[in-house]
Amino acid sequence: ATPDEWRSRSIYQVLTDRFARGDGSPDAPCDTGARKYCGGNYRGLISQLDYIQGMGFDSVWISPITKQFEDDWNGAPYHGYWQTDLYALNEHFGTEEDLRALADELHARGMFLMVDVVINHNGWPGDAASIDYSQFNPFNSSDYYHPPCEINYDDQTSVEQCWLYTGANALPDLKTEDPHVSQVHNDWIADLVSKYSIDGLRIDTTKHVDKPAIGSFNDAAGVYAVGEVYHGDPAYTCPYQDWVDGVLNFPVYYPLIDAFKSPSGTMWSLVDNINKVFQTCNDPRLLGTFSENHDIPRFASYTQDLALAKNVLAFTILFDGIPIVYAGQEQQYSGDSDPYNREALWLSGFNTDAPLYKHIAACNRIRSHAVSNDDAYITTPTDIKYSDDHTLALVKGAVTTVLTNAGANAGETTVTVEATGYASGEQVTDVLSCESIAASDGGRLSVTLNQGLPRVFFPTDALAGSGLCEN
Ligand code: ABC
Ligand code: CA
Repeated sequence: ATPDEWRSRSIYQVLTDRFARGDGSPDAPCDTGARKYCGGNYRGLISQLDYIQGMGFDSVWISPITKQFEDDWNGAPYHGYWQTDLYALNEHFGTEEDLRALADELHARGMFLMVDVVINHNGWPGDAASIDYSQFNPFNSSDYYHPPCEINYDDQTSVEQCWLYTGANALPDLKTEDPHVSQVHNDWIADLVSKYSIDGLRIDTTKHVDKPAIGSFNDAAGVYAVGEVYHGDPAYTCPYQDWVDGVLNFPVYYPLIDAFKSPSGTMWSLVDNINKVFQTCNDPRLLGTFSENHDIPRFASYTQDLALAKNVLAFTILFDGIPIVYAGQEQQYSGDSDPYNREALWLSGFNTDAPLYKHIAACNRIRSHAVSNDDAYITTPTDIKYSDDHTLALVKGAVTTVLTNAGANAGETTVTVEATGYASGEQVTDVLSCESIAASDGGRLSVTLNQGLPRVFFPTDALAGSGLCEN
């Protein structure tokens, strides 16, 4: 699918090994600290697509699918980032038929498949000195790799050419700038996309690959790709959009978490980085907006406050860009850093009554409804209409989102949001509480916040067909 076809999508990120088991065994233990396979696979994922769709997601990002080494003395490649063979599948996740069946089942539901891919390195169960390059397919000689060195993050050449890890489980770094290596990758991805009907890609370690190789890889793939440029500075991250359709929005991620992880946070650096991203990125609406992933501490590891969690999710889904929610966020999983943030979803019992499950569903639903009501919605930039230390009001098309970091213990306060675009006297409904208010002169909205909950307004008369607050 093209970048334009992805704009209105909403992505659910799973680690294939940790989402659902094909045998449905609901009690199978999964010790995150052990860093081993826990048994999730494509068949399991297929069996739980109702759970994903029930939250309003129409796209699923899965782990890298390629074959990995089997030795697991220092942790197994259950995450899929330690590949050894581009042309074979990781059989722990299923067969070719299983993966095709997943793509077919997603497509039958109108959903997209996004696959994580790694072109920066291979994986090896030992240190750099112990690597037997003949074991890799197709890059089976040290000639295809940079010599091992530790990355100096202040030097971009070093970021691209040194190795992410040289110690136990070394990640031998490919010479992606070599035209032959790049051509092999490009042929591989064109074939893979067509063989498994892949709709989009997440390109791992994008900042560690030379930019021209990323650019030609994205072109060869012929589908939307989002690059993992793991860096919080828009001046570093945005220029990658000259080479790849989208990037993960790390510049907004960091201040978003700082703003909402406690009532003592403030909105200022969030507002600042939003403005910088808008000024610097070629197409901010193609970035991936997220508040959790498998590399960073889960939001609930900072605070168990449900109101704060709801604010962060409302921002993630209703801000510009393509929202990405990491499996387990809806169950308020609280693992902190890797590997503890990779809890098995089946241990939640796939609980569709969980408060954040329902909250995510409402946010995704109003976003889809706004898209179907207004062709321009998805490309309309978010307008920050109000901000103070603890409050942020965002207007995007007909949706007004008012967020607060006051937390669940907070009492009632009122904020005035000017020029929302609503007509004077127009009734709008907060789709999270189903309470309605009227806009006054100039589209002024007087918004009452209580118990730290976010509010998401939409014109009452236009809610028909949304499945929200209609009775
Ligand atoms: C395993 C263990 C870890 C252990 C490690 C040695 O081995 O689980 O506990 O520390 C895969 C697995 C991991 C595994 C690694 C290494 O491989 O999933 O479990 O760790 O074997 C991607 C994937 C990630 C994957 C890989 C490797 C890459 O999402 O899951 O890991 O294929 C860097 C890379 C980034 C990579 C990430 C893990 O490491 O750039 O591509 N993610 C700074 C650096 C970043 C760096 C980040 C984390 O630290 O700039 O480049 O990411 O180490 C902001 C700044 C940022 C800064 C952050 C911390 O602060 O703006 O630049 O990021 O303010
Ligand atoms: Ca590299």
